[in-house]
Amino acid sequence: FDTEVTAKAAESGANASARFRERMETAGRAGVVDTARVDHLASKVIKAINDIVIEDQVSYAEYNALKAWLIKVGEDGEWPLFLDVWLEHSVEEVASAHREGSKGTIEGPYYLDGSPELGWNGTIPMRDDEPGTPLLFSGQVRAVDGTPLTGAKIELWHADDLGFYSQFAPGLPEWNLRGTWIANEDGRFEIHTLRPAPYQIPTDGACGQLIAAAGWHAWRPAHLHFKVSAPGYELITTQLYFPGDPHNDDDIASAVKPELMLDPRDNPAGEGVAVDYDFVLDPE
Ligand code: MBD
Ligand code: FE
Repeated sequence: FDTEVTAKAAESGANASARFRERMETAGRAGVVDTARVDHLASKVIKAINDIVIEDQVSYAEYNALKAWLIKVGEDGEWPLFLDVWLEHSVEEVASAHREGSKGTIEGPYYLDGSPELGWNGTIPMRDDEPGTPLLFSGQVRAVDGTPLTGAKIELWHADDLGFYSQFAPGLPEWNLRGTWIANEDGRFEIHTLRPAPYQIPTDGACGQLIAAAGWHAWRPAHLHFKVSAPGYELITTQLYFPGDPHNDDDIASAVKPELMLDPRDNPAGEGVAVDYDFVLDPE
């Protein structure tokens, strides 16, 4: 795995920025916010920062350090990473407060649509020598009223054992550890993948520089990312976690919730671990 070990933050950052730009282009006017709202929000953000400068007596040295760092965030393509790690959790909280079905959490910077379809019970694309413990992840997709959602789409993406996402870090097969399952006539699915490893956000770019300068850590607990959807229902974007991970309580991205904890057990029918988890969708 020589190539991916040498992956640079700026490379993943540039890819994440480019993918985001493409998605916003296909979304058309979805990214446009009206003038009154921009006036309201931008004025509040600017005032909040000015208040901090006065309250905390910010110096020119600190102001210039901030300026240099903001320039570097852009150069490294790390705006998607910065925003998804330190801001998206609040946006997600606002967006999903009304939901009665399964809890969601942030998407993060590394989702791609169009991953390979693997039926209701296929194996995720991986290399012949892909390191990791086999994980059988099975469950059902239902509506809040209990109706099984036949044909629901379950998209999964996760990092490899070294913490790299395909199409963002170099040297990985295109759809490595990314797949789409379609729930069967009972709304059920069976996903064959690997148990993910704890994950560090890139440390050699601007976000890593901030983390080091502030004396923080760069870890996220091991996680599986999902999008679950069915026509007529609200799409759920979520992540699921494993008990006992040292970073469940101090995720750098603040994206862990108690409802998102899995309960894996030794797989009685084969190698590795098995876990059940159901997704419950709200009607649109
Ligand atoms: C990730 O893999 C991730 O899930 C988040 C939220 C931020 C950075 C990297
Ligand atoms: Fe992730």
